[in-house]
Amino acid sequence: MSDSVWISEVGGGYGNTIETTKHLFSHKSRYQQIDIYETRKLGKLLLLDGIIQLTNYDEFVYHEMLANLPFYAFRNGVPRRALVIGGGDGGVLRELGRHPELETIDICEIDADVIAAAKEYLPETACGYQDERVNVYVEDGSKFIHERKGYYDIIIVDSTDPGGPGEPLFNEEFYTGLKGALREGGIITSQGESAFLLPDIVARLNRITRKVFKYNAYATLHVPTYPTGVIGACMASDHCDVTTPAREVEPELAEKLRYYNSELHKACFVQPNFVRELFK
Ligand code: SPD
Repeated sequence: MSDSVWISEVGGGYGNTIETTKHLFSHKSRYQQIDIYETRKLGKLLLLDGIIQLTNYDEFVYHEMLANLPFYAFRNGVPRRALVIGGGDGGVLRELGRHPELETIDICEIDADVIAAAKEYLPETACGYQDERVNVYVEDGSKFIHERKGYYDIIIVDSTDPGGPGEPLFNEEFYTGLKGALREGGIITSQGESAFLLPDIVARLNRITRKVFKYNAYATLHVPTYPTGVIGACMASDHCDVTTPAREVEPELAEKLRYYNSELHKACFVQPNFVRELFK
């Protein structure tokens, strides 16, 4: 007899279902419902308010790309100061931590309970917190950025979907604040949703970043764990086109990365016609 339970993220007339074998953690925090499962094939699964955030199976795609697209697109020397907004599981921190050039890696996560749960149940991503350059701020990212004017080289917004605590991270005011928190040459990258699943949000993010910044671009990443199997990374800068890397990946690091490479950095911004239409 099977002891498996199929867990679904459903929405927009569509769903993604993953076979789980054990419910490891369930907790209602001040902000959201946090669930962690052991799955049959994909390692551990993290959901926030029923929305799939990651599985061990393919989280490397999302985390490597969110960290490395801005890191290698940066042209004003090398990035020294990075900020992650959201991303309490630690996966983006882990990838940023691979870069010795970074002097400061700040994270601003609104929900301390996500950080605690990740540290207990998701050591594969939460290992990112072990880096001594990491400073943790349990605050609202949309307010935090106003305290750090002209400070960061790269800012990565690893948000949940709009609707929950991530809602303030999807409006023009927030992106104007992000721009203010960048120093010369700065680049932002944010979780950009799927153009198949949430075309209106993708179009909105593109509209906002095009209005607020001089350069903007949308990358597609392949993450089978997410409904529709893809998710976007929305990038913007006032200083440079972000679609080509300024530097090659260092050979030692290139051996460790499983998704990001310089060719993919250029290719992931090429969009099919229906996405180009969304951006008109
Ligand atoms: N629609 C799902 C978006 C999830 C993005 N956040 C992922 C968190 C991984 N660090």
